[in-house]
Amino acid sequence: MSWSLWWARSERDREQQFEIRSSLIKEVRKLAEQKKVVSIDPATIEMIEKAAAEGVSTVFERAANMRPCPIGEEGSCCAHCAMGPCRVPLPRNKEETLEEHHKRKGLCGATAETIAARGFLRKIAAGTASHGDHGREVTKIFIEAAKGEIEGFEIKDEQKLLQLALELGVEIGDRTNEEIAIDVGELLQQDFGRQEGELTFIKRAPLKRQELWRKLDVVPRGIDREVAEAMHRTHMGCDQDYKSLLAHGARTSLADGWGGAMIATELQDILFGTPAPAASQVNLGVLKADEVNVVIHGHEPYVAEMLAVAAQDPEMIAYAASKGAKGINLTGMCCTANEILMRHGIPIAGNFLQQELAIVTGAVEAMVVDVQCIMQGLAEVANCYHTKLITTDARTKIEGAIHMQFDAHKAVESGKEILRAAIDNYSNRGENVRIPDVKTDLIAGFSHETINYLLGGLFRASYRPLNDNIINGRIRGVAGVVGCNNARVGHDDVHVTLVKELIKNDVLVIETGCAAMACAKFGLLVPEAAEFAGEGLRSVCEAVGIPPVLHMGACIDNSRILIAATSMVKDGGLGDDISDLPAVGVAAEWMSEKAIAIGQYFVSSGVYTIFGATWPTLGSKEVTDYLFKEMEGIYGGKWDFEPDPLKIAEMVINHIDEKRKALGIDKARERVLYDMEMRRELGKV
Ligand code: NFS
Ligand code: SF4
Repeated sequence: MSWSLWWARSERDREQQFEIRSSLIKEVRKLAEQKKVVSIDPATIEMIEKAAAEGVSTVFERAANMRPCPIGEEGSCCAHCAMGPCRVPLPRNKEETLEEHHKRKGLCGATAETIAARGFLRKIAAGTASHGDHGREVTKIFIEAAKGEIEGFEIKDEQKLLQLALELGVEIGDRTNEEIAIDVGELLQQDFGRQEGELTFIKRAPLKRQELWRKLDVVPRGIDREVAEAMHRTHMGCDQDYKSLLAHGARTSLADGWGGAMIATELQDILFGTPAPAASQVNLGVLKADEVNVVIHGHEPYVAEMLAVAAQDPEMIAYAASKGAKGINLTGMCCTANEILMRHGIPIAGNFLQQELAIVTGAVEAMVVDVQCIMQGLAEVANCYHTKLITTDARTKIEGAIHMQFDAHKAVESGKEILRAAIDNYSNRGENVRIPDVKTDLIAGFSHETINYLLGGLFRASYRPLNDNIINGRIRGVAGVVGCNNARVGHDDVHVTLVKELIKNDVLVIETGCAAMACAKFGLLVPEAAEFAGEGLRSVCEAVGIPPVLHMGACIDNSRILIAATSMVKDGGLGDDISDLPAVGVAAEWMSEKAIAIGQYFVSSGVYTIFGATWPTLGSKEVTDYLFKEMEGIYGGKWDFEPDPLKIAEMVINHIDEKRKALGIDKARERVLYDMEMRRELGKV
């Protein structure tokens, strides 16, 4: 059953369609609420049971006890002024016709279309603001570090700095790295507050894409400007044309993917090092019974970077020993985890839905958080154990937590102070400790540069071999499987089922965020996982020595996927725009507004993007049709929604096959044995 049957088509078959719609709602609910498994991860299940036995409330328990509001879920509620909240839900019973539904308006006259589109734009704005604020903070620290105003941070990737300087037209000459970095940082900093013109990295997109954006007038002017304008447009009584609202949604999202997120990734790489393949482990079993366990959770990497440095300091290790601990065990949670995993091989304790459960082990001395995806529930859980919940950023304070403001100007000292607080807490660890004996090996750190190098080799680094393997059919296509966990669906279940199905069908999977951790837990991020892949993909993985599922970083690093896709276009043979590539984006367990911003910048960049779990505009057929169908005619990419992972896999594969056909490489799959000859033929063209 598909989303398109959600609405009644005409008055005549209204009753029948109503049945279909109701049963789809039931199907989604069934998948979500009566999910056979709350989680497929044994460590998670063990800790949910421990929490329940100890009377500790977690997100899993709250999800079982509170249903989502059905009106809000479909995007049919508006609270943008004090005459509301107004509700314009789809018909809930057979007596009400769709026509009557169309007559339902907010007090100001706002239609279901306007209300759904305004809500959607606000989500994009919130996501873009989050990545933008992350990027702004990185840029500030980058400039201050280059000016020598803060200790502990230095330029780690000189080559990337010089490349970026060349790209931006910053003079290199015989200037120092620091002088160059100041100019690079200050130039990119202007993108946040720019009022007119175009964002710097827009020029990185394929030429055809840039022209399309200019023609559509969706090129972002400034990151903050687009977010502010989104808030203005969605204020009561402002933009009330859903197409106009969604066009600004496209522009705002591009200010994320090709703006805030891309700036953050580039400057983090220069400052902390561009990720290269690193071996590590994932899941709650990385916590240690006889060491001081510190879990660093959130998104911006500087606190984590400093803790990584401080944890190796002999003075700190000695201090831990003086308290009876065998060492300091630093582990990560959510995207901060991805950042320090990729750059230092620091193990991951878990993904989004495991944050409370890490504390439930009773073995965590401190959970140190920065910004984003940090559940308020942590404070209450921490209260039930000895764990200190430490907030470090003025933008994320939590009642009941200890606030230790991280001061970048005294970064090393700040890091040590936080660590000392954790070590001091070691002696308070109670008897009630249980660390699940579950952890899995993984390889992470496949940055765009690494893929370039691994597939192309040192002397001819390029995407040519990837393109060739797609053209000859060994690799059917590429799927970016990204995003969160969502307590309304089986934890990790949707990601893992989907990804296994994709690699079995020769789809190379690139992952970021909590999705990457889900698949890592099930052993898909090691080269040996090639055995789960189809014959073609397996042969490529074995030849190059890579896993069939590549960990590309944190969610902010979805911008790396844009760069990788652009490189594939530029290398030739797969069309002249991102929308020509046999590639799809999926966020099957999404929950965060950042995911919507990311999804929209994928779509606006020409990518077919499928979300699972739930969809926030189903209350309006027009808006949803626009996103799911019409957008393709405008941007070359479109949205789709499907909660069932096997059906998502089918949709991904069908789309890839359609793109292959359009490129004229669909026959290549059958002719895989003749690929040398085919290559020669291709060479003649
Ligand atoms: Ni992305 Fe990463 Fe995870 Fe979702 Fe949250 S941690 S930024 S938003 S939940 S993937
Ligand atoms: Fe209701 Fe309109 Fe106010 Fe929204 S803006 S709450 S629809 S009156």
